[in-house]
Amino acid sequence: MPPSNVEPVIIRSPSGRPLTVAFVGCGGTGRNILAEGLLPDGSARVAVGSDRLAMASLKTGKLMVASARELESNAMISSKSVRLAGSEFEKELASSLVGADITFIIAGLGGLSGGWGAVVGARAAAVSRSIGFCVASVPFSAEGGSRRERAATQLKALIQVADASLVIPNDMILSEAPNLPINSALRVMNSVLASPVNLFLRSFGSDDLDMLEKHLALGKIMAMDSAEWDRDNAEFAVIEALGKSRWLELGTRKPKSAILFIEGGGVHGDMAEILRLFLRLAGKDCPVIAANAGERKQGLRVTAVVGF
Ligand SMILES: Nc1nc2c(ncn2[C@@H]2O[C@H](COP(=O)(O)OP(=O)(O)OP(=O)(O)O)[C@@H](O)[C@H]2O)c(=O)[nH]1
Ligand SMILES: [Mg+2]
Repeated sequence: MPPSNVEPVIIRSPSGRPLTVAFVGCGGTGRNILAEGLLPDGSARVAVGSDRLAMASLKTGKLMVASARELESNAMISSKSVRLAGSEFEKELASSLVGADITFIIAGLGGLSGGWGAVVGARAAAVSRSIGFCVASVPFSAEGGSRRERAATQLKALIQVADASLVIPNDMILSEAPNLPINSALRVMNSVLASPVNLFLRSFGSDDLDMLEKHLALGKIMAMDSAEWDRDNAEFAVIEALGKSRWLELGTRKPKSAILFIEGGGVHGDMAEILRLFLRLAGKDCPVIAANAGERKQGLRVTAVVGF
């Protein structure tokens, strides 16, 4: 176990070569995100699901079809042996991921092939020895209890095998735009789910991987929110907003780790000051990485990915 009082780190630019990434898009959500061009080009892409017809419309990448039942039973194999493939399917999936520094597994939890496929994707990432980072949504409250219960069961299995699982509730979108029709809300969610991928790629390089892997191990269930401000005292305003976020709940629960992706930090805000203010929220012994995720035309934007 890494020490709990890791010094805060500021990363002003990525070290080493650019990260090599792979994507595993699971179920309907993962498939749509692969299809929408929200992810960077030039990386390995695999769609996992049971809907062969819908998957056939994908223009790039590998398609791996299995029934939801097969995916579920593969997902439920004991996680003790996770460095060994649990099935031929998992072995083949892992072989597509070999060479990736980090594999992003993307799914909407609560359905069948997506949520179970994500667990299999995370297992395959472990077999391929790449960092398995899962980005998963939780169904809208309105979708009902049984879907949300299944999402919770899938998440439990996921955290056994993924290096980290970033969980984003669909309700987040409706709380910001309550009248948005459901299809538009899902489309907005697609870009929210893809956003951490781009933040990681802009912020970290190959020489940052060891540190990143240790950092992710501190808090394997992660939550995310962002705040932006384009007037005076931007550092203070964004951190105050993150402190009030109902998705991070920093007022009532103590984080185990955090990554702050800072956009516009060069011109509109000071990274060291943002870090200092965030530590007042998170507790001064919380290990935090503050990373420069690029410039913006206007204002400061900070995305906090917080581990619990
Ligand atoms: N962001 C996003 N979320 C979606 C989309 N479609 C469904 N969802 C959400 O994700 C959950 C899982 O649905 P899918 O991603 O379709 O997963 P699946 O395993 O194919 O599920 P079923 O179609 O229900 O069998 C749903 O309960 C919705 O909350 C989508 O296109 N984009
Ligand atoms: Mg579906």
